[in-house]
Amino acid sequence: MLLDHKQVEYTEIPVDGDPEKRQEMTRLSGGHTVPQIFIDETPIGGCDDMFALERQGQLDELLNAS
Ligand SMILES: N[C@@H](CCC(=O)N[C@@H](CS)C(=O)NCC(=O)O)C(=O)O
Repeated sequence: MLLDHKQVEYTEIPVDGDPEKRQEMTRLSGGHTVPQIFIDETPIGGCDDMFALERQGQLDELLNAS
């Protein structure tokens, strides 16, 4: 909802029921929970982490740099 509100385009890659994709997600992000969010190819963590960046005023900067 936050990304929709910001009118940011994003792609959701489902990993449920797909062990290979899930393993790749963990390898690339270091995280085990879903979602794992990437801005371009940089992992920023999960939903809580993204909202923390928003509260700290850093999310727009990261999105605008992408
Ligand atoms: N702090 C994480 C929590 C994410 C979380 O708990 N995700 C659940 C699903 S909603 C999860 O990954 N459960 C384990 C699993 O699906 O294998 C975040 O904000 O993204």
